[in-house]
Amino acid sequence: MATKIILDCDPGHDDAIALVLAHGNPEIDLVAVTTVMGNQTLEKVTRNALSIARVAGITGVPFAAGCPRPLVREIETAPTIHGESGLDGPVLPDPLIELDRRHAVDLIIDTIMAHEPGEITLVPTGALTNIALAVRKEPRIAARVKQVVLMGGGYHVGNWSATAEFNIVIDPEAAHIVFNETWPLTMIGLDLTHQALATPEVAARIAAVGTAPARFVGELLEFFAETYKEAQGFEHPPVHDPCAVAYVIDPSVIQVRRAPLDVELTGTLTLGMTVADFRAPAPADCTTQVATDLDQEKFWSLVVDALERIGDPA
Ligand code: PIR
Ligand code: CA
Repeated sequence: MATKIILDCDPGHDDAIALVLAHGNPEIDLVAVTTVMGNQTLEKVTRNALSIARVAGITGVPFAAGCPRPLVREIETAPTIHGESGLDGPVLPDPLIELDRRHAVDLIIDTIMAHEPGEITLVPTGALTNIALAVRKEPRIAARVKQVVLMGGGYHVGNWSATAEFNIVIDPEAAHIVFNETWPLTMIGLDLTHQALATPEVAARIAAVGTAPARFVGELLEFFAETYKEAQGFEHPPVHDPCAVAYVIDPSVIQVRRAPLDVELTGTLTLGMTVADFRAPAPADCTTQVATDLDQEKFWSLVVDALERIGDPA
């Protein structure tokens, strides 16, 4: 049976590809999509999410907007990477579907509580603001979700500071709440996602699909490649967020290692750093793990396969 997921995202070029992968893969049942400020303002990333839904032909799935700013800190966006719209590059069609009337936090809670324990997997690919508020508002969700598989953090490098990754550092207090909950948590951090590089060979495989959604993804990757070269000196852009979805689809795509995790809240050089304790052996009660190695061939095949299955939506 397909795994039911809630995708909590801030589209965002790689969030868009995560949505495409979740929608196009038969092992995933996308039961809700929620948005959070991050790559751009809440208003922009929410519109982007609805626009992607049109391109990919996602219907019958509730989309809800969440938090417009972090719990404690001022909002910080990433226009140098994702552009002014948050999804610069392709033409973004006007949405066909309407937003759910609920706040994202309530849609997350309602969805988890309406399913059996262990049925819903949370896949956050942006700041953890909505997830933190949801578990504070309804603590019973902690024992009810199957697992949290998030893109964020890293144990080796940062991308928004020397030590911190963007999704964590823009709302470190929210991340602290989520990392210290009792639910099983997998951190798909930069150590892993920097292995998911969209090389020209990858772009060619996507172009060969030949559909409108594949062209859309191709244009996203083109823009992403430019800004990643300019702003971060990458030869090919790392496509972070779909890695989290890929792990849910097929855990053999990503190798993991169990380790206690926490989020730094008081460091001056290390604010928002995700600290993994690799001293062996991991304690028996440790419920967290980090992603270490990506099977790149399997990963990109999943993305291409999802686009092939989506085809050209009417
Ligand atoms: C990517 C992101 C933010 C900043 C940079 N430099 C690159 C977004 C992606 O959407 C991903 O979820 C995460 N945040 C990677 O840091
Ligand atoms: Ca993201």
